[in-house]
Amino acid sequence: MQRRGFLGNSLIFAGAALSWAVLPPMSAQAADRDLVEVTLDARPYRYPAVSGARFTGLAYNGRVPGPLLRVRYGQRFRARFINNTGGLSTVHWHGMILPNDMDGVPYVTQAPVPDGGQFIYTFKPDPPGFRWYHSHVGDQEALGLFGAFLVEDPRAPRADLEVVLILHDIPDLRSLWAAIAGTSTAPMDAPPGLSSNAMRALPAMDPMGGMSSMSSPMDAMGRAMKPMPMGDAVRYLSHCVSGAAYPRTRPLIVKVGQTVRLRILNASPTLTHYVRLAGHRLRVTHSDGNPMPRAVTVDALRIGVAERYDAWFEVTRPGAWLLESLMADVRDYRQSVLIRTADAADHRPEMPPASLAGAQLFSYGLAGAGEPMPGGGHDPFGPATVRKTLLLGGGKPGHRHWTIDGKIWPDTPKIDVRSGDMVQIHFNNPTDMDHPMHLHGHVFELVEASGQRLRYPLPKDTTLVPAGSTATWRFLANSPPGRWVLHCHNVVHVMDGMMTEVDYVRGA
Ligand SMILES: [Cu+2]
Repeated sequence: MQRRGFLGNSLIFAGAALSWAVLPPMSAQAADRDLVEVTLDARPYRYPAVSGARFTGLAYNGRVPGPLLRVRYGQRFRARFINNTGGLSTVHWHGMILPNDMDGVPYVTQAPVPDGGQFIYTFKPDPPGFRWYHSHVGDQEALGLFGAFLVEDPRAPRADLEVVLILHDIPDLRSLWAAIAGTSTAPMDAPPGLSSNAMRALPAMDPMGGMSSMSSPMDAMGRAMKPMPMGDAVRYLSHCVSGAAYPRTRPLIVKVGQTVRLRILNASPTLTHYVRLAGHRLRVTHSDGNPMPRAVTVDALRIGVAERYDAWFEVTRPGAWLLESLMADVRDYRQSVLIRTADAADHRPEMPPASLAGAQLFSYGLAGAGEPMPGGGHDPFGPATVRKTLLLGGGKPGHRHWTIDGKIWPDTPKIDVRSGDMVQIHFNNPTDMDHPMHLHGHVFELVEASGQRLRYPLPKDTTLVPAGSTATWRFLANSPPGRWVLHCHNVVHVMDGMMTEVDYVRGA
């Protein structure tokens, strides 16, 4: 007889007051089931006061983020999706390799679910690691339709304390829609104190709309001054960690001697986040849930939209420390969590430096031991049967198009592959914004970043392609056949056309 069971209260973490989730070891009962079943009911939702914003958006099961889904690797998963959003909707299982018709892309892998309708998603979650789920329709993800999904490998080492943190930002909707229309005047958000090298990612626009070769100016405090207003920047009402804005985020209580693993997801509609924990360095072991060839220890994490990192630290002394996402406005500390020992309730928390100047920042080049590309004109990455260069473009002020090879979805050029192909995709981004590019249904290797060959390629499903820079992916085409979309995960950019497909075609 087949054992099956719904996720009980021990597996779904309820309530806005829980601003993050600590994961107890999976119970033997939960781990022993063949099938994990959930219901996801999407409907309008008024955000609670702890979010720091007055905002009506959408939620799965009456909470933002949606329920934390958790399975043991090898279990089957079945979700009954009920759409009460008032419009069309679907659920995408980000980072999962699954049958194409379960991938949740409207008009590509399924007909969108009508309002009042239902859809059953069923698959065997793969590969193990930190995945997530979200709506793939319009701006619904930015309104709150997202949540974390952990596929746990029982053989993988556990920390003493396992914590899921979801960084997300509540948009000013008029500003979001203006950005999609290409008419926003909101300022771009830049992190404070990045080196001029990193700041090349944020060049200023000249008034004629062309690229300026100047790096961004710094003010007297060494903070980057805000670049010229962009056509598609979004203004935010609040910056949250798992539903709450500091100081309403619940403190994480740790013990001296504990090893803590933070699984951090950036579910922001558009913002790259820079995360730093006062008094500690972070040991990064997984990129987008996948084990990296080697761990790296850094002062601060850079997390692009839709990326995930597993970051570990040890508690070596009593105290209280803030984990923060650093904002351009250094007074804006709302995206923070207090981490402290039980006896430090009265301590004034140690703050991380308000600037990233001098910090060792996680970058692909650092994690992958980037080195200069070999000369001589031969390809340094080995043979490939499919090679494609994608030119990222668009974003001119007053226009509403973000393009691939000069075209917008659905007219973008598609990448045809056959099962067994070794595929190499090179991105060239001469635009003035970073693009967090995401491929569905695959884990690829990032083999080149910003002109550096990575000696240790990073296994990922999403990578930032920085402004004025490049990235190269390689993967073996061995996913289930179908149409796998490849798009920018910035909600404004994907809604303005920056999407294409990797299509499995038959025959020789
Ligand atoms: Cu983009």
